[in-house]
Amino acid sequence: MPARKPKVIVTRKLPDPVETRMRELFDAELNLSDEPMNRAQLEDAVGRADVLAPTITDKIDAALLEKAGERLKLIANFGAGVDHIDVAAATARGIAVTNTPGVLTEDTADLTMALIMAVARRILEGAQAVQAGSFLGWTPTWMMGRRVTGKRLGIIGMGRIGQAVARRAKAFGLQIHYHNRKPVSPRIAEELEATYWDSLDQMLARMDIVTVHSPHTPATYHLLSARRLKLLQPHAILINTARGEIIDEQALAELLDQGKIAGAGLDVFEFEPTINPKLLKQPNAVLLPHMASATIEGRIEMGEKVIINIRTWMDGHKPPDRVLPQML
Ligand code: 8YV
Repeated sequence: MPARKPKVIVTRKLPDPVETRMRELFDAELNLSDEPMNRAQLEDAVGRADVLAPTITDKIDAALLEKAGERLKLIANFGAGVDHIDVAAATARGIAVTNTPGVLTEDTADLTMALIMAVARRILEGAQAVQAGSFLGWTPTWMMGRRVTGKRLGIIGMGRIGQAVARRAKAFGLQIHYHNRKPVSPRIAEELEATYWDSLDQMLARMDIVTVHSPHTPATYHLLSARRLKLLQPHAILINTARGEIIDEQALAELLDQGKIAGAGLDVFEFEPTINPKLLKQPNAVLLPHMASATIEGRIEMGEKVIINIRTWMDGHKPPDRVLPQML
């Protein structure tokens, strides 16, 4: 380990145990106010730091990296997705990029199931009706949703999170279908009794529930385009806990508005934190503030991963969660 502690600039407020440990180990500059850094502050940070520890709310593009000082050798992202970082530009400048995969898988899968249940069973509408005082007693036909058991779930992206959703969904009695760049191993396919669809179009047209779990890359931008969204059946519901940019949000809002699909559960948005006003008006859209990984345990484990990545790099080893351009 170098004698000098590395200057680690953390762009947002992280859980207390993570910040405390960072102060012990590094010359860590924390952001106690939690105000997102503006461009000038980010430029200053990349100019001075050995390590930048950003989050999704920081745009680390090639122009910002032009301002990086000689010292900047690692961008240790707090989060799994790295679509806000120009990984190719960083790599070309000799700056390693790491992320925090694995530790948010189960929490994200839990919230995905919560959204499926919330939309299919109208949980938010029911809770709001009770709060508004409009529950006047049980009726045989009020608040009827759709049964989940026995339906078909189409999973787009069958990585760690997609598989964790599939395991839960199977226990709920859903039939598992998926679209992925390649099929999962025969062992996993058998365990999940999963059906692979090479053609996303074919799968979309046949599912009752569709859930998105791919990373956002140039190849997945608007993967659910206006054309593809129209393939969904009128009773279908669409869930997204991955990235807003994967769905054409305007086209989705219009489909919901016209009653052409039954509902949507969204934790992420194309122009986050701005949300399409049409979406906000849909009673059958359950909209959450990008909170799929927001558990105390998960956020501390994410911070621990950031620390491990920094320490390993300081010790001269390859950080365990290094992201390379060819992996995206
Ligand atoms: C994180 C996420 O909380 O990890 C991700 O990719 O989307 C979130 O759950 C966020 O990215 C923190 O930077």
